[in-house]
Amino acid sequence: ERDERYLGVTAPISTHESSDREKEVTITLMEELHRQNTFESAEEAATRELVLGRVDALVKKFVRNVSMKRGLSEAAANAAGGKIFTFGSYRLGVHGPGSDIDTLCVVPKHVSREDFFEVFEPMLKELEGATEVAGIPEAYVPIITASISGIPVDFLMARLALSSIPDDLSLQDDNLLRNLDERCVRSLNGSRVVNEILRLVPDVEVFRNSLRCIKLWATRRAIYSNVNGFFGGVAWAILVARICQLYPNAVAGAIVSRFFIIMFRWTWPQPVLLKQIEEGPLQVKVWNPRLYPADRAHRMPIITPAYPAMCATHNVTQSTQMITTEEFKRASEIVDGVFVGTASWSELFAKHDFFHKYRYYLQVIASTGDAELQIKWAGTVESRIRQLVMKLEHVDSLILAHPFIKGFERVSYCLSDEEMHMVAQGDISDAISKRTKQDIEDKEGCSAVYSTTFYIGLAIEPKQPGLVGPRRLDISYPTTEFTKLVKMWEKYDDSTMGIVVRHIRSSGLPDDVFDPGERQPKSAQKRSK
Ligand code: 3AT
Ligand code: MN
Ligand code: MN
Repeated sequence: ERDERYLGVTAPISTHESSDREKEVTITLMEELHRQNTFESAEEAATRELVLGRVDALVKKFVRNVSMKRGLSEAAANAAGGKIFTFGSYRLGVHGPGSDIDTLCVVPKHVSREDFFEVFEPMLKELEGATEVAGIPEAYVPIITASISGIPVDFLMARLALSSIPDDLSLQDDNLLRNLDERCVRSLNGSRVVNEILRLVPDVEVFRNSLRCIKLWATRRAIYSNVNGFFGGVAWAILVARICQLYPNAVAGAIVSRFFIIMFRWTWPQPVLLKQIEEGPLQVKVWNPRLYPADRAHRMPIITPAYPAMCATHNVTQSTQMITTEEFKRASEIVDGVFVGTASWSELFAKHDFFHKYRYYLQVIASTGDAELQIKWAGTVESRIRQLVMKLEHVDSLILAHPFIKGFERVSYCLSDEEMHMVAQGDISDAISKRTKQDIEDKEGCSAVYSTTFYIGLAIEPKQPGLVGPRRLDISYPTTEFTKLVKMWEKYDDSTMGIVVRHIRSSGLPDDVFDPGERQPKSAQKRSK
């Protein structure tokens, strides 16, 4: 039974008001967050409001149209309602310029998922100012993406077992999930989780400012990516919310400081929870490490607060845990420096040094001859890289395998099969890289190759004293197993899709992984070896 005096699964650590110094560093933190351009302009904020109003009206019109088509009276069709909820960074209040608005369209039971794609999607295409409207009905969470007045908007839909959706409907009641299609339950989840997070923090403004800081830091340090085994947006939000619960009267600068120290010392796999895990009315799995071995394997469990409770950090591996922990340590030292006046907030947000950090890297190169196919193939390969990392973690003398959080895309214009083969292998000569689309136009036997290269940094144990010769690193087993695994994709086609894994020295990294001026000149590179 929860103590009503506080939010969370334990009492706060401290209920003190923040000190003057904590208030001072909060002011400089907010100045730095503005300088770093994490806030949108007042104009953009006003456009978002306008877009949301129009979208809400459109959803109501959609529900009315479908209701009439189903033979409802005009009065009943008007009463059928329909409502949009937002989730994601916009709902949390931590979105930046250019962020999308994640919306959930909630419709009554007589409006179907087919209607959403066959009626609502065309209505959206007709909407003034709407461009790039694209529906993906077959996705795990079916979605329509669009841009409205220049603002990207994602639309999910959930059909509730209700004959009308009133404007004051809340999604908090678990019983709303009864008898719903699984896709509707999944679509509702994001919104329900965000609502719970906001309900469970003592001061929403402090939470938002702290989360903005943590999101910027994690992005710059390249540890913000759920697919690659790091924490994603929901996990970072839950972590910050938990620290806010532990210090209910602290200002953002104090929360951020406690955040890094507490997370660095956290006794994983003890889970991070915002409230006790609840059972509910559905026959669905709730996170439970005592019951399920897969849940027991979670290394840094961060549990979502809406029923059914799930682990937001399922993808974390031994390597990504080590990397994230090391970043908590670095950050806590910088923030200590900020408090005593020997460091500035901007140092916290310094760019990662992934491409300077390791002597050896793996390149995972996915390639096709078609732009649209490339998106799917590269996405499939990326979603399996975690499996390669886990296999590498078992290799003798490898300390860790560090996946980078994004792939590097390239289009190469090739004059021959031989060149195409070279590109697929990652051998891109100067001649190929300089060639443009015009250079190969109307020439026979020429074609474009689309490639996406992912990187894994390899930390290798130092040579033991007394041992002669270099350490041998045998990664052939993990890489062979990995290529076999990605080729098991149901749409894999040997004749149109390429996958290559190869290891390179740091000196062999291509220029496109560096910002202009970031790379040391070749001569300096040699000296530092
Ligand atoms: P941005 O400010 O938009 O970059 P965000 O946290 O809002 O940050 P997203 O818009 O990508 O990030 O995602 C919002 C939520 O939507 C997070 C997750 O619950 C859900 N989501 C994101 N991508 C997918 C996906 N591919 N399938 C299902 N749900 C997704
Ligand atoms: Mn978003
Ligand atoms: Mn989105």
